[in-house]
Amino acid sequence: MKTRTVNLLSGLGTCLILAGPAPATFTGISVEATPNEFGILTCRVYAEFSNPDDRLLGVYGMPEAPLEIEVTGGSFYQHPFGSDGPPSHSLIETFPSLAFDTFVAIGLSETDGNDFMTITPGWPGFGPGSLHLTDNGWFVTPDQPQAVPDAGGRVLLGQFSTTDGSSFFGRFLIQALSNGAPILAFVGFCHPASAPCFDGDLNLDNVVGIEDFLILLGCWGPVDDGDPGCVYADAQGNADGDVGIVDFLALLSHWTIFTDVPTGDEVDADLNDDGVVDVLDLLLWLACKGSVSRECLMIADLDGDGFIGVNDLVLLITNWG
Ligand SMILES: [Ca+2]
Ligand SMILES: [Ca+2]
Ligand SMILES: [Ca+2]
Ligand SMILES: [Ca+2]
Repeated sequence: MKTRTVNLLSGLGTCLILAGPAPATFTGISVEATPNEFGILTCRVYAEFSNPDDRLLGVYGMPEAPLEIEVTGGSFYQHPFGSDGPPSHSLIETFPSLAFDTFVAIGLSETDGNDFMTITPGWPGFGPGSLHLTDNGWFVTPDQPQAVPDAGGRVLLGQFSTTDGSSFFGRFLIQALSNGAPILAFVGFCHPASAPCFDGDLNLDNVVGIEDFLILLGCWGPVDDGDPGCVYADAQGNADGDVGIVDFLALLSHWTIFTDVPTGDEVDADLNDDGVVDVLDLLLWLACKGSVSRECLMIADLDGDGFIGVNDLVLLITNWG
């Protein structure tokens, strides 16, 4: 957490030096409830982008920022013919309730056999009422069309369903390309949502970022009780009836978008040294994930932390090509 704050502060300093924030085109996480005749409470979760050339590359958890997706008061609905990925289009035609299965995805709500999503080796699977990941996730490489936003600017990242639970809560890291640059965001969702899911999210887009910061600045000074946004901005810190530096620092501590992903010369993601980062390198990484063999550590430990984990995969796909 400490590292993040430092990164954030240095990032913010850069923004201020440039006299304004860089245009972030990852705009948040949205949830769409999917009505159905089976009485299954189902929500689809999307990453939202304003640039049609952006890409969602992965959703994951790490030890210092675990992925948690939970059902409150019940269990996930898992169709017997489903899996942890998108269900088969042809099976849905025979078993319509399969469309409301619980699964993770990048861009596809069903598949005809052309899903290029990678679920990382060592994947623990869904528990009855929670998915908990500390070194796993689901990814696609940037060359796959399913990573690209749909006409509505959205990329599906999962569908979560229950027949006996009452609500969902999720928190996770996403890796994306936004305006051609890699971004990392710690984000999430809740459903049904009647209030912000997260501290610091003043505009309810499930991201704590520059827009929330601007709202807080717009509220600077004594709080008008009739403005719920400013009351909430004041509640970030000390709720003393005045939006000030304490609330500002509290919002910074919840900041969720980071841009300090190493790329280019800093990282050698070309594991087989053939001059290009492609599927051959991905296959090498998949074969080495979790391994402590000397050979694997030599080629696949991209960040040099002595462990072949999901963070090395993030470096590999953000240096793709
Ligand atoms: Ca499933
Ligand atoms: Ca927000
Ligand atoms: Ca290569
Ligand atoms: Ca590593």
